[in-house]
Amino acid sequence: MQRAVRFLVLLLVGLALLAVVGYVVLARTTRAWFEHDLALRSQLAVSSARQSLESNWSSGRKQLSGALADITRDERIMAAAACTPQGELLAATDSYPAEFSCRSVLERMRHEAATGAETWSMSPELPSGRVNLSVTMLGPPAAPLGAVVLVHDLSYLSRREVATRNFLVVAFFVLSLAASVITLVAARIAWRGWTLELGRALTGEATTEFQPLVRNVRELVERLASEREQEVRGGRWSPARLRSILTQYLNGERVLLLANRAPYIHERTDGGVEVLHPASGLVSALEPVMRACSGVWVAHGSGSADRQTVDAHDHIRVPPGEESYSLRRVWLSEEEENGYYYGFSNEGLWPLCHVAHARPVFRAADYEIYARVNQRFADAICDEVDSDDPIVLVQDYHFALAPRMIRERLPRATIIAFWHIPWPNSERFGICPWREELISGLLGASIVGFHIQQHCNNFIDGVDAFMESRIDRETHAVVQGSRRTLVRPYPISIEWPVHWLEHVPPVDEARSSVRRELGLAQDTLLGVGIDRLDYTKGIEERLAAVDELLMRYREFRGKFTFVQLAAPSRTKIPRYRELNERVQAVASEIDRKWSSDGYRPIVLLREHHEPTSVFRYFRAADLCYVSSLHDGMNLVAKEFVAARDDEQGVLVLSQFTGASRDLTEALIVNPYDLRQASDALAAALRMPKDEQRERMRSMRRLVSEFNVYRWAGRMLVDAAELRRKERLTGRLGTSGIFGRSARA
Ligand code: ADQ
Repeated sequence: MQRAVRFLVLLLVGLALLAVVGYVVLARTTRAWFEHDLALRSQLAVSSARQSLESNWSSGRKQLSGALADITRDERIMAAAACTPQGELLAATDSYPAEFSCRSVLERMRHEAATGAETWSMSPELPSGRVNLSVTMLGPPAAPLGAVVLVHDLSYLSRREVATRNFLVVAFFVLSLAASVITLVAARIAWRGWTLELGRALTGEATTEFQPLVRNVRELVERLASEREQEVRGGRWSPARLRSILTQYLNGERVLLLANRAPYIHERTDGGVEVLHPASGLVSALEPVMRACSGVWVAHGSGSADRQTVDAHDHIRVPPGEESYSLRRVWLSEEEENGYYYGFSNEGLWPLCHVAHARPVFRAADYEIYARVNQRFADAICDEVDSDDPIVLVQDYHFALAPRMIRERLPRATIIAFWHIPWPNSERFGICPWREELISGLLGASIVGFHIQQHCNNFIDGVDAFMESRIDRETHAVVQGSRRTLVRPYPISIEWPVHWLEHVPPVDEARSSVRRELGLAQDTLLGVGIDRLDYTKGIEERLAAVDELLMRYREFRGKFTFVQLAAPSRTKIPRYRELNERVQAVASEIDRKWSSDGYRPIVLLREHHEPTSVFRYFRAADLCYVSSLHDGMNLVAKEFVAARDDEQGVLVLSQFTGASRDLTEALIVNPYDLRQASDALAAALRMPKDEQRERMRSMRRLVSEFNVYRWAGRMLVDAAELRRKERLTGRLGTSGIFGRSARA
């Protein structure tokens, strides 16, 4: 439209210039025509009266005046005069102007006669208006009788000029008006066509010819979105910043979170009811997000005292003492827990998604229970909503089917499904008998998130291989009918600063107290590993690397101890029980090989530790070794970095973790390569303090900026953008609130 206005202004200026130039050229041409016409008329008039004039020239004033009066019968000839060659007036008609004396006229005529001209004319201005004067010689040139002076009226010429000018001005306005109307109508038609096409493009129905433009529009929309992200990105992400995203972009909507594990588990103990914080990367990451956002966390109530601590609607306000959000517990029977959690989730999906050489077990009965339990949790989420377009965060492989189930009940919901573990390539994923159902379940979400791009690519390849859908590789989206699911990487992280650290002693104190408690000399070099006891974490390979270190680097024998905190996990599953035994056996074997006079190379603490205890170990250590065989992200690596506010300590990190993409200042190793891993452990123990500081400082800067608030914030900003687009294309309507009664 702006272009059309610009075009119109240029057109009008052009027309105006054309009119002015046209007027000047026309005026000059018509004047020249008229003057030529007058000269001819004069000659004709004098020629026809020549005989009578010449015969009466000397007969007296009266006769001569009569002949002159005959000439002025022509309507355009105002007056006439007869002059002697000496410049005396012989006779003149009554209206002859006094300004043109014979003397002045003949003086000029003499000058013209020298050029051989017989007639001569000029157009002087009189108070009464412009006139034309023409002089014609009579008699032979050698002895002229005199001259006849004719005065022509030019007022009609001025009148014609005014009329022409008026005509041109009117023509200019008419033409301008017509041009404006035509331009605006044309622009309007083009704009309408464009908007219709844009609408079709946004709803995914664009024609192929329109594709380049659609791409431009999409690029623009995306650029605006990323500019908006830039805008919100400025400064460090914090709980306050995350809250402002909710209020600014999502109208303060609260968040509904679905995760299997609850952040607070109440256990009955001899001393009464105790609150436990589970060893779970998902919980460590999401709990600070829920504190910041408020809302409801729906999870399995697995603690022995969970039922006695909830209200009549199975809710409890948490965190204890700092209540900021609700925890809704869902109860599962033992059969449900076995089929859904231990069976399909952890004997099927967990080994399927990790390259850790454990064979997945797929039982149809487990899958049926998995589907049923997903439905129960999806229903629990729908019970908690207070609008028909809530924001729901569905977490992890326990709930692959829930996004579609929620979508069926709440078509306008914004559902973000985040998959915390790797997504395998299609060949691997294809072995799952329910591969289509799982992918279809996830595609019920508005956004499917993974930690890294590679997992997104694997997922999209899986969709391509097993589903009927269109893949928009440019925007990383899967399109099914009119619905679009974005597939994006969101690398997860930890809170910054870590609130647990407020209750953890400083590094010096932690170093000495931990060594004291473990019965180690104060100058012992200490390595630490902290994990759930899971075969994907590479604990056996880690201990073997310590063995290799002591074997290849004598200097560390008797000096270096590795302490492994291993929280028992999924102990109902045989593979985990087996791992438990194997880790114990490997640790005992290394101890047997290298211990002497109270020196212990390995300290294995197979128990759950509360977060403050975990962070105390991080502070006490000289190095932390994360040796996962395959890990979506791995938060232990980031927690170690967060704990080291003294900027000391070295992180040795497996290249098969998502974290190795972020923490490039760590010593990155292949945990299967024991020689390389033991070299890295030795390098870490020998590393000068300055180098430790430099590496640690750089990693701390990264983790502090790329913290978990950023992770959640980026997803919410994308969700907000999606909601805005859906509202624009009419898929979400304008007001989503249907009242609190929905909750009852
Ligand atoms: P997890 O497999 O649970 O997470 P991780 O990310 O390392 O792995 O998180 C473990 C959490 O448990 C950490 O917060 C750690 O402090 C805690 N923890 C470990 N051992 C403990 C112990 N002995 N006692 C108490 N607490 C302990 C999954 C994926 C990861 C991904 C996260 C988050 O497998 O790849 O990083 O989700 O998305």
